[in-house]
Formats: sequence, C-alpha cells, structure tokens
Amino acid sequence: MTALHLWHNATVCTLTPAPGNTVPDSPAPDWGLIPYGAVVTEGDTIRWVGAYSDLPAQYTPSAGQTAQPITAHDLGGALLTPGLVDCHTHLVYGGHRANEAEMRLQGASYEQIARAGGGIRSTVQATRSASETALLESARKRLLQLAAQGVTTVEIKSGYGLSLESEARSLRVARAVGSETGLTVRTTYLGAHALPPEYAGTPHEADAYIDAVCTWLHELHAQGLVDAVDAFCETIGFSPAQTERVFATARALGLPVKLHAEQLSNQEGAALAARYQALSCDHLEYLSDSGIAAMRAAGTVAVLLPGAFYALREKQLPPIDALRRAGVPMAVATDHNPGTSPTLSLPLMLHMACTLFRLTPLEAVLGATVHAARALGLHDRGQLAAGQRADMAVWQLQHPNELAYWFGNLPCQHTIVGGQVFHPAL
Ligand code: DI6
Ligand code: FE
Repeated sequence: MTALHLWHNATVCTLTPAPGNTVPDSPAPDWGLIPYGAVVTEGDTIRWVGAYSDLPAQYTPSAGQTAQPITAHDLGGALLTPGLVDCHTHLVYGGHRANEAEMRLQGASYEQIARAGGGIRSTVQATRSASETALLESARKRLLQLAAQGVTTVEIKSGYGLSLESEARSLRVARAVGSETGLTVRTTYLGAHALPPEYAGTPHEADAYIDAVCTWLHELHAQGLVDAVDAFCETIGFSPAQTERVFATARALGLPVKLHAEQLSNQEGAALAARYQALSCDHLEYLSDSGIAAMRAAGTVAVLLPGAFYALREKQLPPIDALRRAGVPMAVATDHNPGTSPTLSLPLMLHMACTLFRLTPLEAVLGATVHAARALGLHDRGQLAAGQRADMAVWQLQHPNELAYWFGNLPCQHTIVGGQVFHPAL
C-alpha cells in the first residue's frame, strides 16, 4: 500500500475551474484559490484537493485503525501552487558567451556575431571539447538552480553538438540529470540549430547537413533519447523547406515537433509547424495573422521567451493581444542558453512576460504551469486536481500574483516532486 500524505495549512492555488474539480484539462479563468486548503497525495499522484474543513474522514490523520496511514505536513500558511514547468531550455552546453554579450553592448548585432562564426557555433566548439562528466556537472547545477525557484519539469534541447556523437552525448546528459535528480526532464532533438563548421563551404551545405540531421534522428530515436524534435527556422538558421524535411522525418517516427519560429523575421514557420501538429511554436516576435490562425486550428501552444527578447534588446513584440483574442494558449519559459538568455529564474520570466509583453499575472502563471505542460504534450500536470501528478511548489507568499511581481530573487521554500519533499542541494 502506498503511503498517503496530507499537505495542509496552505493557500492552495489550483488553476482548475472549481476547487477539487477533476477535469484538469481546462485551465481556470481565475486562480482557483482555496484559502485554508489541503491536498492529499498517494505515491506520485494527487488524490484530493479542497478546503481543509471539507477533508473527507478517511484522510484525517486521526482516523481509526482501519484507515490507511497518512502523514501530515503542516505548510505553515504558505502558498501552494503546481510545480512550475520550464518548457524551453538549452541546458546542456560547454563554456559561456559573456564576450559576445559585451560585443552586443558595443553595437554588434546577434546576427552579425553569428555570421562571423560566433554565436551558436562558438558554443558548439566549447560543447564538443567538454567531457561528458563536465557537461553532466554543469547541467545538473543549472537544473537544480531552476528547481530552487519552483521548477519541477524541464525541457532540455540538444543543438550544441551538431554531430551524431555529440548530439547523442547532450541528450544522454539531459536524460541523466533527470533520472539523478528525480525531476522530470523531456528531451528535444535540435540537430537543425546551426550549420556545423565541417559542413560550411561544402556543396549544398545546409541541405547536406539536413540529410544528416534526419539520418541521426533515426539513430537517436532508436536509442530512446528523443521526446520531441525542434528546428531553428530563420535566415541565419534553416529554411522552411529544410525545416519541413526534419518535421516529416520526426512525424514518420511518431515524434512530436516544435519550432523556433519567427524570432528575428517572419518565415511563416508557425504555419508550417502547425501543419505538422506542432506541440508549440516558440519566440514568435514576427508571427503573422495567418500563423496565429494556423496555430489556433492545430492547438499549438505559443511559447513566449522574454529573456531572449530582453537580452537581444528586441523592439518587435510578439502579437500577444492577437494570440489572446484567437484563444491560442500562451506559455512562458526561460529559453536558458549561453547566447541569448543566460537566466535560470522562471519567476523572473513571469515578471518580464508581464512588464515587457503585457501578460496578466494569471496568464503568466498559467503559462509556466498548465500551458507549459501542454507545450510538452504533458496532460498530467500543471494544475492541482485529483489525478494530476503530485508536483507542487511551496512559496512564502500570500497570493500567486506575487510570482510575477517580485523580481530578481524569488526562491521557493521547497518543492514536492512526485509526492516527496524535494530539497535541491545547491
Ligand atoms: N534561438 C534561441 O533563442 C537559442 N537558439 C535559437 O535558435 C539561442 C542559441 C544561442 O545563441 O546559443
Ligand atoms: Fe531557444
């Protein structure tokens, strides 16, 4: 028999339509707050959510001998939310790019630096020359820093290896930091991130490289290393036609796709991704109306990345109001990477999604929970309701709108991962 746990004396933010409602798929139009609330978990699953005064008799710790034993945890009046989901990161890499950030401050653009051989390619070099142990240690440290700010599920992309060997190594590292820590890690293969140096200058260089990306995908999938497939569709990345070849290969293998779309220019990548039932399109500063309509029809999530927007000092805002009016679900993520978003704070991104992109605090929090989970194809988390996974975050806050209010330092008291208290040993 799995032990029962009662988490009580908390303000519970369920993000479900009604307290205790077991229909977790439709996010609430409000916070779903339960003052003096309680949650009952069994193993890694939530069994019951509601007001403590409504706690069913079988879950009261003082119930008689026949009742299943239950361990009570007094949360001391804290705020309890679903564990946060960071649905877009590039967490596995060697080195860093502070030098390029300084060049940008002196006037060089991201594109200029990339075309001059810096950018993604300089991180590829550092990643290839790092040992697997060094990659593992740095990725684990970053994952635990995300966890210290309430994150319990993380997507990690490859894309700094750009050879079969090195992409496999990055994906193995991503899987390993997940199983070592107990946090959920979803891996995304981003072989189509940049042209590796050994292809530069060869005939039909980008097309030849895309051939390799597709071939490697079969191998990486056979090794069980891939949960989803992504590409960088951009003038400095890959064309829509090249992206489509990667998508067709992924879908033929039964893998879902996502896209770095319309970050620096409109390539109509979002509409292309929607044709392949993409889980998400990410960045979207230059997203068009037809892209929005296609995403809506396909049920594709819009992942907003205010960290990259901020660090690149972009001026073009993603079309938030049009996305909102169309009813496209919006997620918010860190896009943690050494080039354009060296942050490990998802709450800071919630703050920036509100100040820079004008999301409401509720939209931002839904964007780092239920909508972020959907961007990963996960329907078992993101809300607190019976049947959902017991991933929760405990905050010394009164109201969840504070998650998007404080900025710079919002450590979470601790998280609960799969029904167990999780203390990231930083
Ligand atoms: N867009 C991004 O935000 C990251 N990759 C991408 O295609 C940035 C990658 C980098 O500059 O290292
Ligand atoms: Fe990215």
